[in-house]
Amino acid sequence: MYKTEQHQVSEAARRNTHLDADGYERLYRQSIEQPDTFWAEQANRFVEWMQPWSKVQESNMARGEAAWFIDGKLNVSANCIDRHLAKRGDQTAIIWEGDDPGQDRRISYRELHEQVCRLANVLKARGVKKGDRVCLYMPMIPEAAFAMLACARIGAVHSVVFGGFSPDALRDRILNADCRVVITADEGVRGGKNVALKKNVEKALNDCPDVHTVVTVKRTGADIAWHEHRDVWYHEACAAVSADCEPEPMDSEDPLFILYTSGSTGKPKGVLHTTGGYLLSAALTHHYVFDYHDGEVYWCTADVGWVTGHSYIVYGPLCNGATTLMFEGVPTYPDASRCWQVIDKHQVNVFYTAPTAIRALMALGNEPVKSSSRASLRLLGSVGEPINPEAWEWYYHVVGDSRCPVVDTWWQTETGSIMIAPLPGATNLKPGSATRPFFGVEPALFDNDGNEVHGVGDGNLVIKRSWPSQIRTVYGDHQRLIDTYFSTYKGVYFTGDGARRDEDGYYWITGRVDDVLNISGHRIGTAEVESALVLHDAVAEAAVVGCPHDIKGQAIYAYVMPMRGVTPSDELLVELKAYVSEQVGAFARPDFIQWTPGLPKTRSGKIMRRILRKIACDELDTLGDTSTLADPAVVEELIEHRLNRA
Ligand code: 6R9
Repeated sequence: MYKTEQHQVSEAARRNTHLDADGYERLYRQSIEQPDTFWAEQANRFVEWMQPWSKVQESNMARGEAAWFIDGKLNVSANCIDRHLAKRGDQTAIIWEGDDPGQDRRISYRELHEQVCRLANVLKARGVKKGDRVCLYMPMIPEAAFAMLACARIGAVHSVVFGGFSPDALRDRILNADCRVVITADEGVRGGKNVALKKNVEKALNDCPDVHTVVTVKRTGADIAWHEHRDVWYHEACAAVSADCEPEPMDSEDPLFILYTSGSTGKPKGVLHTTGGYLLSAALTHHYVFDYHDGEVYWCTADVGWVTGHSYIVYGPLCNGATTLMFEGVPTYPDASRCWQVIDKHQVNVFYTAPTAIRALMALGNEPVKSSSRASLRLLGSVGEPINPEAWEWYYHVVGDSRCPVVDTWWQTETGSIMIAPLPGATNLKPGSATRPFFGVEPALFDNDGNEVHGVGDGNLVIKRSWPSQIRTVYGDHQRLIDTYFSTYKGVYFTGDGARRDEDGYYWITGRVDDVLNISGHRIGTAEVESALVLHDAVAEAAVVGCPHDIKGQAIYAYVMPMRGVTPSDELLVELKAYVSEQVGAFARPDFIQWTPGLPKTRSGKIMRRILRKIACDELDTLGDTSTLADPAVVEELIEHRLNRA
């Protein structure tokens, strides 16, 4: 089922890369055999410290505890800005490409410094102190990066909430982290449409009495509600303060940010990352995995609302003094050639995107790609979900003209930085495989009985030793961290993903083994969609599973049991889908909703998700044993009315 044909490291790719195959082996071995020496060297090379650390690391994987560069002091914004000023003050730090192809902006490191200092002073003037949480609900504009760095500068902890989330989801996140300040924009602009961000903030804040300040960037000039004492315009406030702000010396283990992510149960978890280890891992991986060289233009298409935007639009590239491109729009607006036009326009060297985007563009044919030159491209990256070999080959041959290595990077919000990926020039590629572990990463496979799988085989993917950008806690609930990640297998971190290891020690990620769906690279827990559905008056019970989707990777399939007295109708279906969008966000809208008089349950009352998944995937011949069901007739009924048929 897996292609074993390898793409040898081409001569062109090998030339000038930071490492060759021997270099990777040597550094990887050192990172495992002499970790303290390895990490001390890297930490001194990639990060500037205000005070040296006394100990490289201390961890206890059974309790989910990790501390890196103990007693070290540093400031992330100083590392991403100030230390570059002498050498590259005039170099472009951020290229902003607007949704409208006629709009762009270049921000030099010197301007970045001024913008970040000003906003940091605004936050201070509004009473924000070290350790306080600040919520960012922003479109893809440079001010989003300024805001993250301004928080880091004064030691405030940012919690970025993706602009596609609903007011309710925003409210939950503001309350969970007890944010008192929100930074937003009047509207966002995506694909020619405006997104009412400030309006959503207004709705969310109805239930957040402790928020005393909302800073709003004027992006479109739309009419918005205004509260005299609470609301300030970004541009007015920044103009009124000093352009200098000393960076706060932070302990290596002080929190840098919280980012909410979906799990298999309950509400989203606030993944907490700290300062020193996170920054080092983001910078180190950006340097080696993208083989970044000084002066290159690097473009990651993620949204800053996801971890990929944190580590690979903002922190990793800026820590390395790179030029990072930030794109406000979508790959298909104004047409399907947009990404390639942007690559030519800004002479992009490294392009990092998600398989869902690659598949969507692939479906539109080669013509839009071939209308561009893409001669500046040197490297292609993939992240967010498994990339199917067909999409990989298209990316490599059509987009990259069979000349640019494809780095398939496996990692998670919780890991903070890339964990498994090829290094250009060092690793032979296999389409569909994330290949080998990054430095210091010790992956392993465990079977369902808790035994380690050695050599070639399948299993649940775990990480055996601490790494610098490891999740430190689930905000406000450390027990949940232990239960979710460190209890399935004793003493190791459980990723929630399944994987296969082949004869070359390459990893092939097969997808989540828990109840987390991956829709267009966005994580969403089945439990979240279910809770949204049952909140609706017409719904008695709901069960949600994933099924394969050509473009999105997975689609959402919901089985819904109506309340007694409710007559199922097409109008109600439309209403339910819209209801989920409102509750969670548009990306969580179910693709299929099947009415059912009941759900298949075991005699002890547990929903048989395995069977629901098979029916949703139209895999009826492998339905398995249904004899333990309380009412086997339900299954017949579900099969008869199933919606996703081949
Ligand atoms: C960075 C990011 C994490 C989940 C992860 C896995 C899936 C990410 C992948 C991949 C196969 C890859 N995933 N990268 N699966 N190959 N290269 O996406 O973080 O949003 O937390 O999602 O995404 O299932 O567990 P996050």
